[in-house]
Amino acid sequence: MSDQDHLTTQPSSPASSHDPQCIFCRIARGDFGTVFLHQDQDVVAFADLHPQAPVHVLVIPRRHVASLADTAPADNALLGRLLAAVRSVAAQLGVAATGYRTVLNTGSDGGQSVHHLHAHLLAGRSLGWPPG
Ligand code: DGP
Repeated sequence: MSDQDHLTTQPSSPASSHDPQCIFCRIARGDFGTVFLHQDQDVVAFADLHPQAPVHVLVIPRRHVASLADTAPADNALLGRLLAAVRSVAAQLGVAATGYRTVLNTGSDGGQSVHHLHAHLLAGRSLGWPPG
């Protein structure tokens, strides 16, 4: 088996992966009693602590994955579930028709500050482009 074969068959982290130093791992575990706008077997969604728009929700995998760049092909289904949860939360919050932005900041140039994969769902105002 080549290195590439390994990547195609193994997810980036085991389903039970949890980093006790990671704030988002702890939120996903319910350590702080965070209100989840969506939760299923794989992902949870909750309000961003520093909202940048009237609607600002974070959708994260329950298991620890540091960033999009750290995912493997075997994580593609998880990435699909992450986006499906964004779609579901947008509909639930009534912004699907008016529109929203989904952002995955990745790495230092991408502006990622929390190193646990997360999608931002931003809505409720007209969002400028290009981003800063
Ligand atoms: P990013 O820059 O893409 O890594 O975004 C991280 C986001 O996470 C940022 O918008 C603020 C938010 N955030 C950081 N710590 C917490 C927290 O403890 N609770 C919540 N709800 N959001 C947090």
